[in-house]
Amino acid sequence: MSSIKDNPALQAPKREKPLFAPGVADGQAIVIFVLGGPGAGKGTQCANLVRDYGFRHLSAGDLLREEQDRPGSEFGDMIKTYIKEGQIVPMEVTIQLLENAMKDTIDTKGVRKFLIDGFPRKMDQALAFEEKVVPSKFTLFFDCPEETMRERLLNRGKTSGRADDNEESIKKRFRTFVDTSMPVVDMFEKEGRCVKVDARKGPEEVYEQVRSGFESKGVMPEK
Ligand code: UP5
Ligand code: MG
Repeated sequence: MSSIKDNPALQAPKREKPLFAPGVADGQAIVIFVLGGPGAGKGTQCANLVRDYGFRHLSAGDLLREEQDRPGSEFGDMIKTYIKEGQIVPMEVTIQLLENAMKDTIDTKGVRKFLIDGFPRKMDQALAFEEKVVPSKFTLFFDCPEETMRERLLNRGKTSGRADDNEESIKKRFRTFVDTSMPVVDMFEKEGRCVKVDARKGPEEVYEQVRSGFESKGVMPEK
């Protein structure tokens, strides 16, 4: 892991305060974290929120998979191994990818509202991101039993081509979620910064709960 920490491209910049303040003016950004177990429906519901609320959706997993496949990436092999094993890629890589994608969206589209999906899934990531990039507005959490998630993932695995949609990887992803990611959700919940949704129902019913959760936090649709 020292090769990552020593990599100059990934040296955490020394910042007295976060890169952005919360808001939509210059120098500001709004971030809502979207968490939930593997297959809980994070990506599915983010698509609804992009359509109706004007957010930009940044999936940490998608960004890592893109980096993995980018010709010449020095992190490709490492990312591949972590994803297959259901482990969390060292946060320096993921935070840099997220920060780059946020800056790029602001520069090219002028959009400053972000759903950050599948991140932070480890305590160090949560603390570092809020300290260095921007404090989140709240976390949207999809609560779903493992059996339901397992069925959804195996079903998706028939066509997804994802290297981690198989029985063995799914088991490892569940373990990592319980051991490593749930403490992050619990922390946000204790701080009163979590909107929890029952993700067992169909996509439309889940989205209804998402909308009312957003309303409870004062976030309204654009249409
Ligand atoms: N589906 C969705 N909602 C449904 C519903 N309500 N009823 C019935 N079916 C529903 O949905 C999964 C499937 O279920 C789809 O077929 C969908 O149609 C159906 P989806 O919306 O894709 O679920 P999602 O929660 O997004 O599942 P995903 O598999 O993407 O979650 P993961 O958290 O496992 O994956 P992610 O891409 O975020 O991470 C992958 C790996 O990257 C991690 O395991 C880790 O190794 C690595 N990673 C890091 O190292 N660091 C990070 O910060 C992030 C990721
Ligand atoms: Mg996803």
